[in-house]
Amino acid sequence: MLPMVVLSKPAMEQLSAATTLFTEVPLIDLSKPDSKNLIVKACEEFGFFKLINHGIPTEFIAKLESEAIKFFSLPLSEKEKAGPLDPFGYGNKKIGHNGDVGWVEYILLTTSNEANYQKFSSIFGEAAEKFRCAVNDYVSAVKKMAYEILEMLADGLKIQPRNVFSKLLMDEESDSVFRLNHYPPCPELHQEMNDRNLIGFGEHTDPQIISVLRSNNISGLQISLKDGNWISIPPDQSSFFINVGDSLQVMTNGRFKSVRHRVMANGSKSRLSMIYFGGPPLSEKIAPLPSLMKGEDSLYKEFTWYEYKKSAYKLRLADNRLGLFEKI
Ligand code: GA4
Repeated sequence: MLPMVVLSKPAMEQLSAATTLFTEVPLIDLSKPDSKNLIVKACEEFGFFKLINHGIPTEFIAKLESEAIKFFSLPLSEKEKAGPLDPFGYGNKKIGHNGDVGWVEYILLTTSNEANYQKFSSIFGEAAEKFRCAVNDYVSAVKKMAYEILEMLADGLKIQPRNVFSKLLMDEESDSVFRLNHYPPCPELHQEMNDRNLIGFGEHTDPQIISVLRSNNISGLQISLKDGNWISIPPDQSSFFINVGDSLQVMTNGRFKSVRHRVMANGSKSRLSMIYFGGPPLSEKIAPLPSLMKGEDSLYKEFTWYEYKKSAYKLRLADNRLGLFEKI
């Protein structure tokens, strides 16, 4: 367990409460023939959906979960040997470089196998071979699923080639990231009978194209609806949750919305999540696809993924990063 630390005031303040409401988040069954149209609708209305019948082998998920639990159960001094973030490795409470904190510890990795290999042996030692294999098996499977979803999106949008989005993730230079988040139970919250909210991971949108999240059965994830209301997403360890990222919002000229989301800490249980963030190569120009413009003007100034990332890292987590690139 993490040592007790007092988080800064804002993290502990009362947040606008989330409801479980009657809003159903879109559920996509990948085995159904009409899912491509439903995915498009979900990306337009929510920028978020739940995925079932995804075909990711359960043993890949189980193996990674057990390796991650083993790692996060190590004494802090051991885990810290896998840090500090540079930009990959182990991180604890601090998120980004500009003062954001959360009740979370995590591992950030690049998804390039070669780089992971080197990182793993340098930070986790040879004994971590099983952990490295578990990450690679899981990430390879999830990447393929992300390609498929992006190709279904291109089909659903009736644009060609169908790999117009997926090729950016498939590119050898794709700047994709993998993250394991552990939200330990927060004893203070437990004592207070949960009448206060504690931020595990503050509200934000993901900068990349698409994010694929899987968590254990512990709640915490909330998304913001278009009207600004927050809803809690019931956890489901056998499903995946997909987020539209800022770059996909731009490539669709705002037709798809990158979803604002956050994670609340829990008073008594550990939440574990694993997220693949599919991003383009650093040199890639991020701009609306001409085939989706239909005579409209671009809502965004032209920028490369490198420029966007650089500016993202100068801002706070909750900032509206795309705002800087919107045409007035
Ligand atoms: C949010 C999505 C991914 O987790 C991440 C995060 C990154 C980080 O944790 O280092 C960022 C955050 C994320 C967006 C703005 C910047 C960068 C922290 C932060 C304050 C790995 C990513 O790519 O962007």
